[in-house]
Amino acid sequence: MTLIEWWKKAVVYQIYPRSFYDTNGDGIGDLQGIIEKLDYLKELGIDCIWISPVYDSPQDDNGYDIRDYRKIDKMFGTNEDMDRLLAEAHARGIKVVMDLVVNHTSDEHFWFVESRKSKDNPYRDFYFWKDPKPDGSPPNNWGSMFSGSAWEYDEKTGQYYLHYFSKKQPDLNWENEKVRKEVYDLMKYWMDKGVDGWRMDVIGSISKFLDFPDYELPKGQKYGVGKYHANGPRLHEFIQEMNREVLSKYDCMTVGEAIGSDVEIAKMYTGADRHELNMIFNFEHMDVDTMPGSPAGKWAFKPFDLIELKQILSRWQYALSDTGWNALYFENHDQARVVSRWGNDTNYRIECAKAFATILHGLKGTPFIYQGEEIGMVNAKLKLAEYDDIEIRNAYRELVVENQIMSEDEFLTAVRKKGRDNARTPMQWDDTPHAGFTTGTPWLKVNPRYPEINVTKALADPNSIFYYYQSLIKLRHTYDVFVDGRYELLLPNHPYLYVYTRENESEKLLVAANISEHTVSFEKPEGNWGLLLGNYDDTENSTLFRPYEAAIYYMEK
Ligand code: TEU
Ligand code: CA
Repeated sequence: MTLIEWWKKAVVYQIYPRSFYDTNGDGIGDLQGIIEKLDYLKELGIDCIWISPVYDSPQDDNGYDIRDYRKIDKMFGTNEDMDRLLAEAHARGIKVVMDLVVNHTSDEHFWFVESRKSKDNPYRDFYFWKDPKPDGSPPNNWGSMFSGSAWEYDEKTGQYYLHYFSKKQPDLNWENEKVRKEVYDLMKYWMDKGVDGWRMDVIGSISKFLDFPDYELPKGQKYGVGKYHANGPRLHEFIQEMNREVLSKYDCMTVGEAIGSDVEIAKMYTGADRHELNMIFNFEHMDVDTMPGSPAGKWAFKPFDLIELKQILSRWQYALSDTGWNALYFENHDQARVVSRWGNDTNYRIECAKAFATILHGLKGTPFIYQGEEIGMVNAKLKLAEYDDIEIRNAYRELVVENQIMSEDEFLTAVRKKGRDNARTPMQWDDTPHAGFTTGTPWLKVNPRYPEINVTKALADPNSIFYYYQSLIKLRHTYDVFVDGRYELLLPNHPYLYVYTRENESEKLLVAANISEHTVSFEKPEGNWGLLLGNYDDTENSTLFRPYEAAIYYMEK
């Protein structure tokens, strides 16, 4: 038996702190709030939490714009609170992964404050500065992920600086050795305190194409976001250096957010012999409902297609079956709620949430649960003015106001389907005002469906989504085949059923889910299957799968 690393057996729970639990009534979740809910997470059974950024920040992009990497933002608490959170989590056997946001800093970070002062400032080269084109326009036609140009002109020195995200998030220059050294030092600072690993924000973008080539754009389009925004020439060299300098010295878990990665790139990041990262978040399956090539970007959606989802997930399962490792997710703080986005959040909400969970947690890889997913939280149908997210606000300005690419109604429909704030409304703890999230006024409106969907209700109902997740996690901890079993897709062309097997030397799993409102016939393949888990009471011998019915069967070989 080879030793299996802990993160291969783990289930991770993502916390978006500002929306998790508020303990001082200011309407914003805090570290003390996480501490108070650790027993809840222990009950769920997860092994590890990943907390989105809690460092000192002007909060232009909810903390993904960091002013001081070594300081906890006072809105979340103090550094001592973080020490306590680590101790309390560890005392319960829960590991803690932090967010590493080092593709960019805040424009209020000391390095950038210095950098913009003069062309010969010692920190000038911590960022990318370029002269305007002769007509004064930006150095090239790269766009920001949050609309407009990726370049911002700075009067003081007459040059532009690069920002892939908001103009308050200037990109760091990883070519500069001093930048890399600073990053490694701040990583060590937190790991020496006991942090168990990192989720690495847009890590795929840290190496830039230094010739800054223009995109070829369709007529009328000013800026492009695409292949030049990720996978630069020195990416893997930088990550290997980080591994050598820092990661290899700790027993830690790493997951990189890797936009623009396909399975071949994933093997480079995660192949054990490459000494880079444990796993990456890829976006291929999340783009299954995006119309490619539209000027409206992610807001141009197409209907969900299960066959396509199966193809994509299977491609990743097969490609990383002998080398590398998958990170499994349907939701996070950037994605809408899966039941609303791809399923049914009204009459089959509970069955549907369990069906998607079955598919994800049966796969090979490390599953991630995003806060609220375990109680089947749904998209927030807010009014346009109630959305807070910078991505939504900027896209509205660009697509609706300035360029009339979408009407206001079309945009609102798209936001209610795919906007990031759908996942960021406060966690629904109970049916008291503001869902028990805060005694004050929440920073973002609570989803109006909280009286029906909340933790207290879930904990009181043995058939709740919560206990279904608890069972899925228990199964993964009990049967090795969930961790190491080889994946095989059955019925690839079935439009409603997602069926696959997992198999190791001694055990076999059959995972089946009906992702539709139709009742469809389903014959198990030959074998002495026993039911491990199902989302209807009487799934055992059924040859019909009812709407969103899902089950996991097991046999010893
Ligand atoms: O996200 C990276 C990213 O590219 C996102 O903009 C993503 O494409 C978008 O959210 C999809 O709608 C990371 C963080 O997860 C995100 O919250 C940050 O805003 C972003 O980096 C900048 O740090
Ligand atoms: Ca608070």
